[in-house]
Amino acid sequence: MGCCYSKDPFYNQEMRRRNKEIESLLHKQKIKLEKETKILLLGAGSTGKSTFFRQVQLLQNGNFNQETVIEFRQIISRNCISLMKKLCSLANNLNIEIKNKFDMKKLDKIPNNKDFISQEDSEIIKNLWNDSGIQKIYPYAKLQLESFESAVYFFQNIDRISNEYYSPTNEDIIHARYQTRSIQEEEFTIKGYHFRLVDVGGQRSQRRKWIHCFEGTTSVIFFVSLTNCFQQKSKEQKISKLQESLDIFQYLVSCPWFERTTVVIFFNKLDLFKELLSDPNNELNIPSYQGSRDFTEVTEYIVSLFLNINSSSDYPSRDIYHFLTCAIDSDKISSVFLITLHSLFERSLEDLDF
Ligand SMILES: Nc1nc2c(ncn2[C@@H]2O[C@H](COP(=O)(O)OP(=O)(O)OP(=O)(O)O)[C@@H](O)[C@H]2O)c(=O)[nH]1
Ligand SMILES: [Mg+2]
Repeated sequence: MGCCYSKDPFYNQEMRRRNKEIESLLHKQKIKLEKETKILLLGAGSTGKSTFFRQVQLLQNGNFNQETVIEFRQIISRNCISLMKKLCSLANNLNIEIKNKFDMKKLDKIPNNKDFISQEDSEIIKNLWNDSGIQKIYPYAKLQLESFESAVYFFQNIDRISNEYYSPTNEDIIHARYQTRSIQEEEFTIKGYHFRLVDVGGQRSQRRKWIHCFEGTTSVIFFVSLTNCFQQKSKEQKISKLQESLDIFQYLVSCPWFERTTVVIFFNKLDLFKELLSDPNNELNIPSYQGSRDFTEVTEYIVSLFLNINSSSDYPSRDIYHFLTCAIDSDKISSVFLITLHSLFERSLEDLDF
């Protein structure tokens, strides 16, 4: 203690007054932050925003509530049916023959909005999953079917899912695909940090709703799917998926609403990216990239594309962080999110001008 205080009583009094003032300011700012921290999840469709939102729900509560579990039983059943139908139609587009015509016809007759998978449905899906034609399209499906990983996961678990007493596990719910069409908002308190998380739909038709959530945003977590680095543009698309992400990012960082907003970029689907990169048949499709297939070189280049957009925007001095993430991995994504929260809150406190 002694070494901190001077022998001058006026100096000590002044120090104590200043300390009290700082503590009170910090306290006020903390309350303000806790009330107002709004984290907005943005990014193109199928980049992992809602998967992350569910992971945060899980991080706070340890489990999903009964209402969510019931809702996801229906979503997962529909996922199984629609994903197998998509695989069959992809085989058809690629002129790859599915041998099992019998089960294909039966699959066609199952309504897309069926709320449960019967034993009979399960047999149809299993038979098709093992069809040599469907197996041949795996490498294409990995690239072209946005939820291929979810399909693999669900088809491997189809016996459990088709049980009449099936109740989705946390892992099942994390793997489910449900395209967001409304704005989902929830308040959380994690490790003492209180914040509001807002999830929106990223498909083109959903993006015009975004502007309604911009006001009062303290931080944006922007999602990029690393798998987009391999996807070629289809006939109906004018630009590649990665370019689409870059364009959306460009719009956001130039948006006056976000002049003082901290931006965190999650380069997501790292697991799939690594798998695709390891197969030399998967061509990289990254604007102006001339480098090798070395993991670090490729990822650093992708990161630089986004950081450069921010640096040349009208607001280059905003705080910006980035992480390589895998939103289906609960442990890893929780650690990344805790680091993110720490950076967001502590940084805001540092901004206080004493
Ligand atoms: N393998 C893998 N799959 C992921 C990862 N993140 C998300 N997914 C899957 O990708 C699909 C799309 O994820 P969503 O979270 O629904 O994507 P979104 O950004 O909310 O999509 P929209 O609501 O359409 O904007 C789902 O099937 C997820 O299970 C990841 O890191 N790795
Ligand atoms: Mg979503």
